[in-house]
Amino acid sequence: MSINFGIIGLARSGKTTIFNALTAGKAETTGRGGEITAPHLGVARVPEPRLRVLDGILHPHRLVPVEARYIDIGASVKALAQDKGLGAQLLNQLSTVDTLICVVRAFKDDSVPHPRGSIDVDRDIADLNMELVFSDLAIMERRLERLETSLKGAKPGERHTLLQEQEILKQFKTALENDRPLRELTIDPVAVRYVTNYQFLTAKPMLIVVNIGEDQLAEAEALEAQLSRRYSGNGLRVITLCGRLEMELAQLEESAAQELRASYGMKQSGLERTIKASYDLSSLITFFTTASNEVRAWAIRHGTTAVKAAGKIHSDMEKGFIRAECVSYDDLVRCGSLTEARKRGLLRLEGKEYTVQDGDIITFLFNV
Ligand SMILES: Nc1nc2c(ncn2[C@@H]2O[C@H](COP(=O)(O)OP(=O)(O)O)[C@@H](O)[C@H]2O)c(=O)[nH]1
Ligand SMILES: [Mg+2]
Repeated sequence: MSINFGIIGLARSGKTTIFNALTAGKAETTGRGGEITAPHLGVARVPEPRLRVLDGILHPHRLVPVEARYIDIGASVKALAQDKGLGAQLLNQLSTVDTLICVVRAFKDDSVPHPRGSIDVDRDIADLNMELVFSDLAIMERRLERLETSLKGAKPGERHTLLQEQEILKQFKTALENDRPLRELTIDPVAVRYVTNYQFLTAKPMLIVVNIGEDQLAEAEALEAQLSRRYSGNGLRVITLCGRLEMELAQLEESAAQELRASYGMKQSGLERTIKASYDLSSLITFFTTASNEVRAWAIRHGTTAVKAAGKIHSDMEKGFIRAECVSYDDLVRCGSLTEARKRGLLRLEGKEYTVQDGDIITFLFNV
């Protein structure tokens, strides 16, 4: 399975640099400044150290991590929203991602001009928010216009749902007009459908990545703590990342990268830190399956039931769900094998409503 990320930010904030850091990519980082061109696409494996341990216990032919897919949209969201051609297509593509990564520049470098002439993290975050709001409002207004037309010709039976949608979209519109992203609203279950249908950008979880310079590494943690007080909450997190250094590290052999990272006092890679933050942001947990000689990692939301987790793998598994055979990661590691876990009664049979726990190793039994 894959988790999809869209990288956005102002011109020359370091979007492509961070894209390269996360995907070990080599895309050109010229930061030319916002014309609408083809985006960069890249993939990374979601780091999951438990897969290695499971390899030693279950000896599969293959380990399959979750994939993180990244799209680096070069142009501003506002430019995309105003464009009818490629811009509109890119905006569509962006609207399908699971999480937005907003790159905000904090590094100082006179040879790289900032589009607004100065470094100001809070101003840039506000600017990006405005762009997302702008784009969502445009979608909202078009939909509301079409609703008006549909209502004129609607049969009595259709009026109710159309009016309901109109009412909900008008509420959303009011929030956006007050610069409030939709992710901040408490949205009732009836309205959730419309958020999902239209894939509003301000409704998506957002990770702000503040791109710092090497000279700011010493203060990175303090800066992150300080920013977190202002930018955290429902679907919002902030981390600091030294984009250019991370990009260089991503090109090295793992052992050399680790050594260098340690010399800077950094414990985790940029990829590990952004993935961890995005898992927190969307309350994601990991479960594992073992079938066809593969051990696979899957990401699901905390609180997902066994039957819904099965549906992540295949809709047939959800429809024909019978039982989940389940062992916790810690129990399996303690037992050293599935046979031993079974002998000790630690291989549980769980029903549809079982809440999957982080680290569960699950075999789904189902009818087709
Ligand atoms: N000094 C410094 N320059 C950086 C850093 N991150 C990015 N840059 C430079 O800023 C310019 C724009 O970066 P790029 O990733 O292309 O920005 P984008 O327009 O947002 O994709 C490039 O010349 C990068 O080398 C950094 O941490 N420090
Ligand atoms: Mg770029």
